[in-house]
Amino acid sequence: MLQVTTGEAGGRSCAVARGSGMADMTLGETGRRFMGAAIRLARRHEGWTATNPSVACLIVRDGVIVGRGVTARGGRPHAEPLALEEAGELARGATAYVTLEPCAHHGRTPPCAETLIAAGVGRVDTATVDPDPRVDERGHAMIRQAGIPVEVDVEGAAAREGLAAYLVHKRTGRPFVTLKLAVSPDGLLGLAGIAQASVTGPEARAQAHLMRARHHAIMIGAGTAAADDPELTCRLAGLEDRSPLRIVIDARQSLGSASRLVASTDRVRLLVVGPPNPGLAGTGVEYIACELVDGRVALPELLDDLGARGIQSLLVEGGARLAASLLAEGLVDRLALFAGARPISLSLNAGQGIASPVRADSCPPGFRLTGEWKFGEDRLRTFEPME
Ligand code: AOF
Ligand code: ZN
Repeated sequence: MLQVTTGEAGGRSCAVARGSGMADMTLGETGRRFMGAAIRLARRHEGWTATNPSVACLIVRDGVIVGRGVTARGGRPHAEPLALEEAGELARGATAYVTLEPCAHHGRTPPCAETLIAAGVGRVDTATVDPDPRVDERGHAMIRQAGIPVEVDVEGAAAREGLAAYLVHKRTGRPFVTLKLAVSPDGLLGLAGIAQASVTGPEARAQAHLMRARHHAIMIGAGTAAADDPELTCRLAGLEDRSPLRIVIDARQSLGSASRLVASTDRVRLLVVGPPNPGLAGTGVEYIACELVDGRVALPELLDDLGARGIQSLLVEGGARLAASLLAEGLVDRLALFAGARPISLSLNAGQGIASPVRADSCPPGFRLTGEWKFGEDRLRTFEPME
């Protein structure tokens, strides 16, 4: 028999578990389940909210979700007013689950803490404190001052994982860097001279496209641009408009005007790291100046510059040299290692193998395994640096 001391609506006991069909769960467990659902909802707009984090808010009354909101494209409106709008009068006395502390500042919209208070919610659970100096516990304090109970750190670790890019960017000024590598069992990233030799199957490739959609920007070196002629867009059905900003490191002005990257600048922005290339005049390519060390782009400074432009998450897709440099310089926050099922050197006899800096079945030194998935015949493992 379930014992509930605090109900969703100012003491209406037991309603939480009855309505949600989660008898035998404690209120704390129920709260964590709703927060888990909010964290999953927030993932939908990851990479789509510009300099804002993708936050989600659920308004729960009597165990039923009556309002849902996730930070809108471009970062506004925030999650809370959207969820409250959906809930309408049902928000009165309900619990708000928010994956990040509600904001306390007057930006382009009024503070979400005030909006929650005005809506008359009976309780607010949040997953983590917002380190933005304009917020930083002020949102929680405002809500508590209005006499509304607040619980912080509900599913905090899971929420911080989802907010990692925002939190890292706030702390370091640099984007969160995910290095994606697809490695064949024979340790190759591809075959020189054979554009886009397939290491993985369609399921893993679809997942890689989803990763693109969830990042603010995607980056490759000019060598990969020349060898693979990739478009670097998200081509999943329904998510075509989620393609991130594309960045090519091209210190030697080698990017060609006929490349797919340049040909698609009318649809998706392309930023070249390097000196402006007269051959690309009028194509819509944008440039960012870079510092050179021994003729190569200084990566820490580049990350600082990208961070200063508000880029919070960066997916690096190649090539081998850029990957090796990022790893050697300790600039990788997450390694996404796709391991293909079939050796590629056997399936094609032309071309020379491009060796991966990381073997498909190994954990790079200084990293720890954080996740493992299977996509068709292929496997994806993620690694993060040890603290
Ligand atoms: C919330 N709910 O959904 C989000 C929040 O420029 P502004 O006014 O939109 O403020 C941006 C800041 O708002 C951002 O740095 C972060 O502190 C917070 N994001 N807050 O209450 C939301 N996305
Ligand atoms: Zn807000």
